[in-house]
Amino acid sequence: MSVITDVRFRRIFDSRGRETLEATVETARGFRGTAGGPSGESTGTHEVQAFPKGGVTEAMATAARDLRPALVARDVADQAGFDAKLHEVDGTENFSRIGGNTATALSLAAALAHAAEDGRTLAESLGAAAHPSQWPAVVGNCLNGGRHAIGGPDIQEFHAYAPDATPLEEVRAAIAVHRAVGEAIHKAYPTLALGRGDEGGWVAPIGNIEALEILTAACASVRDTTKLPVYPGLDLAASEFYSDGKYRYKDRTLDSDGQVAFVAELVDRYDLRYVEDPFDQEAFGPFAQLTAAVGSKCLVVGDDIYTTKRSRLGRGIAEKSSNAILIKVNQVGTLTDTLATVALAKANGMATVTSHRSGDLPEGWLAHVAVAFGSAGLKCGLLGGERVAKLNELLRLGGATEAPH
Ligand code: 2PG
Ligand code: MG
Repeated sequence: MSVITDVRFRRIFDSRGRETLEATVETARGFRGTAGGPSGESTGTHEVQAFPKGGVTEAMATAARDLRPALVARDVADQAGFDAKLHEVDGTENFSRIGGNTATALSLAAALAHAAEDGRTLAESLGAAAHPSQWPAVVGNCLNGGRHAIGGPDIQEFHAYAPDATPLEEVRAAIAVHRAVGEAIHKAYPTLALGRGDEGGWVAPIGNIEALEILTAACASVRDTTKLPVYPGLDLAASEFYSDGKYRYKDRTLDSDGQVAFVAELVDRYDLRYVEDPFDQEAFGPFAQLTAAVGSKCLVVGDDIYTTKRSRLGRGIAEKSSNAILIKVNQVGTLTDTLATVALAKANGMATVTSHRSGDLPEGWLAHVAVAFGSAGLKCGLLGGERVAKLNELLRLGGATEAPH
């Protein structure tokens, strides 16, 4: 048994400059794990609550007063027991007392401390094969809209989806698409000052279709020059522009059937291989309609609809709503809860895509988690220190070292 001797909390800032907290778990043999809680902007209704009502200040006070004494002296190897304790001390359905970000930071910090004790990477410690045969596809955000960008398209994320290659090739291909998208916008609007959104994708005052045209052309040109498979993908985050039964874009308003037809047409016309949250978070039926229509050639990914919750995924499986689920640890708050959802997905042949948050931290654990889960994708953005930290960690796991001369 390896005993936890200390648990500490620190107030830090995420990539949007908002306050969050990080936790450090220390063991008797002097090993440490430190992790912070990332935050979403387009959050799902069914996610755990990131912070208690009193924000980071209350989260820090509760953690020091109630969590620290409950966690010190526990066995760091007992991740399930550690995470169960977090639920017990919290005592609510959605971590509204201790805060989901406190739980996430602690759960990861404990897992990292345990891995360090064992002299293993987090990925190995969580059960990843020493030499995985299949790496997650890189799902990299090239153009931002919705709530992640001021003045961009309605659709939240325009991705380069790079599967079926080595981590280095995937990262290279996705970043090449990002660059090509920037060059294409600059060419079309030479006097425009281009910005970047919350996840490091470009932001420009263009519409959804124009953005898709640019992204699709960029993917095709990178495919031509690199011979690597890289395709366009979207996260519509459609709950954000859905109200009173309608999907309200700046240039069109669609009912549910109209939205099914519209997205299916986009998949066909632009050869989309990845479509996340094309419907409202309660729309299990329309999700199933789209999956039936395009699921054989495209990942239909549920994010806000599932919020990484096992029970909601159970409904999605029963209704054949999607062929993939987005996995975010801080939507449920602990590694153990996340693993239960991943196991259910696997048992039912549903792909997992492990994801960052729009307000993230320059930490690399997400890559380890994605590899350990056997995820089909790692969605972590492409540019910005907090995004590159995850990509570079994937490269470290992928063994991308140069031979000595
Ligand atoms: C999403 C995420 C990450 P947020 O919608 O998938 O891209 O955004 O963290 O704001 O929920
Ligand atoms: Mg999403």
